[in-house]
Formats: sequence, C-alpha cells, structure tokens
Amino acid sequence: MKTQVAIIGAGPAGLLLGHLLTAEGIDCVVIERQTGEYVLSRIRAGVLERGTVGLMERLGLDARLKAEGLVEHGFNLADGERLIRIDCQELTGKSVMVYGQTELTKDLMDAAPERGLEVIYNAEDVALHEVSSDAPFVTWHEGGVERRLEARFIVGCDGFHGPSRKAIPDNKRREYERVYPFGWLGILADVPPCHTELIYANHERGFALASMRSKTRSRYYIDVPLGERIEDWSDDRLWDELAVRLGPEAAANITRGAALEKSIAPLRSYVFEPMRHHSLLLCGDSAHIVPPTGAKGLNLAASDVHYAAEALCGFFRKSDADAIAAYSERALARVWKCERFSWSLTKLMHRFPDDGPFERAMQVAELDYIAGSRAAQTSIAENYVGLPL
Ligand code: FAS
Ligand code: PHB
Repeated sequence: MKTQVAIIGAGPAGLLLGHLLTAEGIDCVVIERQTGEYVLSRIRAGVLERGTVGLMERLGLDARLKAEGLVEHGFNLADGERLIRIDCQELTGKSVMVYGQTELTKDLMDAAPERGLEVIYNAEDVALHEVSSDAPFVTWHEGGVERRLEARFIVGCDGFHGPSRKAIPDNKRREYERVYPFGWLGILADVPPCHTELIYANHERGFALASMRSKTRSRYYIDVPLGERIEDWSDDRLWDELAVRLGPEAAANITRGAALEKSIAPLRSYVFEPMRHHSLLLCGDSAHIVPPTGAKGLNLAASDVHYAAEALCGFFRKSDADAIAAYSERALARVWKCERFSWSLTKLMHRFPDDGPFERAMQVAELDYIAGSRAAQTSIAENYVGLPL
C-alpha cells in the first residue's frame, strides 16, 4: 500500500488528523492496534477548549457535540471553606464545553467511512521503518499476514506507550518528566451532577473533582496514594470520601449511584523533544503527558494536530518544507505553556506528602489571592479556556 501520510493510532489525535488531511485532499491511512469498540471503552477526558470545538466545527462534525455537550461558562476552586468561582466567560469572553472524549472519538470514528478516511483496526506488531529517510514505511500483521504501508510522512498518534516516540534515535531526544506521588481514582455514574459547574477541591483529606458528562451522568475523582488498589474502594467508600472533600454545600447535592466505570490513573508531567524527526512527526500523548488537573490532555492533542495538518498541507500543497521544519517548535511552544498551567494547578489543589506547614500556607495564601484578584482569576481563566492556537 502507498499513501502520503501514515498515521499510527486511532485515538482523538489520529482520527482528528486523518479527518483534517482528508478534508484537504491529502491521502492518509490510520493504523490502530485495538478494535474500535476497545478504543471507545476507555473513559478519559471530558472538557473541550474552544480551539478543539473549533476543529470539529471546521470538519462539520460538531452537530452531536453542540446538541449533547454542556457549555460551561465557569468553574470553581474549593478550599474547604468557600467556592472560588472562575467566571471564564466574563473574564475572557470564552467558555469550555463538557463533552466526553469517548463521544468525540465516536463522532470521528463514525464519520470516517463516509468521508473516505481509511482506518485499519486490529493491527498487530506495528513497526516504523526508515523514519530518517524521505521514504519511511510502516509494517504490521493482520490475521497473520504482514502488511506494509509506504508514505512520505509518518505521524505518531499512538499515545504514551506506542512505538513512534521510540523510533527517534537516542542522540536526538530530550525528555522532561515529573511523576506525582498520587493518582486519580475516578468514578463514572448515571446520576445528576452535584453542581452545574466543575468543582476542584483542595481539602485536608486530599483533592477531589466534581465533573460531569451530561445532566444525568457524572464523573468524580479523588486523589489516592500511588499503589492504591481499586478493590479497596467500594462505591460507598468513594461517595463518602467525595462528600467530605467537596464540602457541605456540594455534599448536600450529591446523588449516589452504582459505578459504570471506576479506575485509577497515575499523574505525570512529561515532555519529549523534538516532536519531529525527519519524516516522523509526533502528536498528542505520544510526545507529552499533562496531569489532568488542567483538563489539557485531549486539547493539547488537538492543538498538535492543528499544527501538524497545517505543516503537512503546506508541504503537499506548496512544497513548503519550512512548514514541516517549524512544526516541532510551534507545537512545543504551546505544549510547555499547558504543562506549566497543569503543573501549577496540580500543585495548588493537591496535598503533597512532603508538604510541610509552609507549603500548605502557600496554598492557602494563593487561593486567598485568587479569590480576591481579578488579574489572578483572568490568568487562570485564559489558560483553562485554551491559549490561542
Ligand atoms: P490516545 O492514548 O488517546 O490514543 C492513542 C491510540 O494509539 C490508542 O487508540 C492506542 O490503542 C493506539 N496505539 C497504541 N499503541 C499502538 C500501536 N503499537 N500500534 C497502533 N496503535 C497503537 N485528559 C483530561 O483532560 N482529563 C481526564 O480526565 C483524563 N483522563 C485520562 C485518563 C487516562 C487513564 C489517560 C491515559 C489519559 C487521560 N487524559 C485525560 C488524557 C487523555 O485525554 C489524552 O490526552 C488523550 O487521550 C490523548 O489522545 P491521543 O494522543 O490520541 O492518545
Ligand atoms: C473529566 O470530566 O473527566 C475531567 C474534567 C476536568 C479535569 C479532568 C477531568 O480537569
């Protein structure tokens, strides 16, 4: 097989890029290791920046998002005593959209056949070849048969554990990482949310987040020490802990229900540079991870894809090799700003085991400053709604 762009991974990054290139008449094929059902079974992000919604609008794939998504004009920081509301709409003129990553991925997957975007599922042993040449190719096994796809570029959208990043030679790579001493235990349940907006809480017992997927489906998180076992957390124990950490006002509005999904996700900040090596570009979690506190994971994947699509269109349309050469720097500039925001919100809203009274006093003072400062609230709001692309 031959194509212009081989995309590895059919998560939000791979499918968004596939659609953007196909819409521009650039030939591409997406190669995914899992089944489509499996990809959709993963419960991940839930908050979409304006820029991510804008990409779906550009593709004409925003109908369900607009019909079922919830527009959130603001969100709240709780410090045990009060709710500090960050009025994003008033402070920045922009809002975010609550719409599950699962739903967004489903919209992209469902639209692929009719749009002529080829997605190959169940691809085993995917391997990248000749990425340092102008004629790279990908091989994989399908039903025991070896397949080969030749392309001008390969784009690694295969997440943190995929093969693409590993194809970049050791002497070309730089890595930055911070692993946090806690994970997020999340529960998804068909119960109405306890508040119309998200609440991030910093309680003496730890962090909590009240989020939602719709007016009848809620998503909650608490932080738990690394190594915590999901079996130790019955639904009731989790609801009890949420009621304490989210504070009396929210607790009074919590409707309990059986978990549809319950899982623990580790927290890390990670950046890989460069995001391009000759004919291999990286997008999304294959190049960077953010702690979910800033709701940036999915949205950063979307902004990478935006830059990658522009670069690839420039190359194939106008033979503009500079556009490709500029991709890594352009994408990383936004990645680092989002890493900073996600790290700073994680530091503000979580209790770190090594924190002493001074660190705690700093959290209290910062939350107090935010509560009383329009400038501080505006800074948080403009990062939360999404920095310009
Ligand atoms: P993805 O990981 O979504 O997709 C990569 C795709 O590549 C997958 O379909 C995978 O099967 C495929 N792949 C992997 N190896 C392959 C191979 N060898 N061959 C072919 N295909 C291969 N963000 C938030 O904002 N809020 C959250 O609450 C949140 N929760 C998260 C929970 C977890 C457990 C994780 C891991 C992430 C979470 N995130 C969250 C971040 C998340 O939203 C990611 O940023 C987002 O999924 C990134 O999208 P992709 O880059 O497309 O990677
Ligand atoms: C979610 O709804 O899953 C969610 C929302 C906001 C975050 C992280 C996760 O910061």
